[in-house]
Amino acid sequence: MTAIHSQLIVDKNKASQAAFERDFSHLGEQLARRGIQIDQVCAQVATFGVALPSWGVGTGGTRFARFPGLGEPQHVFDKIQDCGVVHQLTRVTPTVSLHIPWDTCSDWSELRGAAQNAQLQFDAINSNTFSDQTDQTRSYKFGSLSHTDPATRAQAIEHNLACIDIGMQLGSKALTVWVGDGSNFPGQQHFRRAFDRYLESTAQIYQALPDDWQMFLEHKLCEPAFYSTVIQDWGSSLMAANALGNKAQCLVDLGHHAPNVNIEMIVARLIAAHKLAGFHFNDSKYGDDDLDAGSVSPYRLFLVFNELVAAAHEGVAGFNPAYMLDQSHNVTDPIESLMCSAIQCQRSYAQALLVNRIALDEAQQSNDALRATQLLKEAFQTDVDPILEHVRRSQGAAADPLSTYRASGYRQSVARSRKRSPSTASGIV
Ligand SMILES: [Mn+2]
Repeated sequence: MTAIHSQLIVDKNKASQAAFERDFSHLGEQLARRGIQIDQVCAQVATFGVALPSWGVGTGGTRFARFPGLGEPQHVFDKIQDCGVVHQLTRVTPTVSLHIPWDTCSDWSELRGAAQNAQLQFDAINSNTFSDQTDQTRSYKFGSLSHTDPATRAQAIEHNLACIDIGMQLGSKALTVWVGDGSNFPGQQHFRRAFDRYLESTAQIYQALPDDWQMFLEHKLCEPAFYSTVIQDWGSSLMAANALGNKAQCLVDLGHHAPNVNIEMIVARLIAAHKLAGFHFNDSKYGDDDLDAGSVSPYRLFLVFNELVAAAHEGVAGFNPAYMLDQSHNVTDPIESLMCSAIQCQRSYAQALLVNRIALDEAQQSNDALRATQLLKEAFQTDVDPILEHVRRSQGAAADPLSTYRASGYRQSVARSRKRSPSTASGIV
């Protein structure tokens, strides 16, 4: 069952078919002159997928305000329906990442069925011990997994175990743990002891992981703690992942670093350590801005994918990162933003596949800096749109997902059946 009328996709795709074929043929000729077979690139791009965050289909906000959009999802079933639209039109988002307890459900098998109907499966499940829920006994105001109080730590551990249990019912294979634990004042927290408490707690969660599960540790420089965070950076994350064991790996959220940090090099380091769990893709100008992937720095996103494609090309053992979006939409229709971000990740992947790795290796070996950097630019500056469109067309997706979505009237339709949500609460920050 699909939310967008399939005949609309067929009709719109047909209308632009002739122009597409000319563009695709021309790009094929250009790439052939560079020794690249376009069909091989298309086949690789067709394997690419990125998970949608369930929280991404709602309108986000800042800590100042939230301006709700029309027809926002009211519950997790609505979220799955919206995610299904993104996947139907792009065919690049086959999975959804849930967030507990933002996503509540009395029958998880029913949800799994709804996802299957929307041709979706479940990716990593996210726990939340960075905010207090109405029914919880102890507060996370001063931390969760690293809290000074053992009972609060136990409560946070218990929540993570509950997330694993839900994930098992949904077919997830990973638990993503991000904690807001940290401090706002110098001296407030004993850095080493807080880290030790975090390790002790996460070890108990790790023990409960099913054999075929992984634990993704997400680091973040600051916020909500603004002086120090317990898992501040990839170094702390790597220390924790190493201490826990093989099933624990480091997740890189692109917005969780200081401005100008060389994220692609962090990615390379984590690959070298066999500890790259995967990504939360988004973009930022200043901090954890959660802007659409590649909206500010598409070249940086390409450089990250360049490392990923290089690792796959070189056959790094065990290399299998999970790709997820993690962004907040304050001024756009979330479905539109998610489609554009997913395609932007797919585009960066396609561009990275075009890097001439033999020539790059030669340039690096001979210290030809200009040639090396031009090889990256050559790949990045190639308009791969016809490749992406070819993959979409061959998979029954929309040739132009955005215009097809707008023509479908989906948002107006759900706005009639879904209640308008309150604007008073702050959003996802
Ligand atoms: Mn994240």
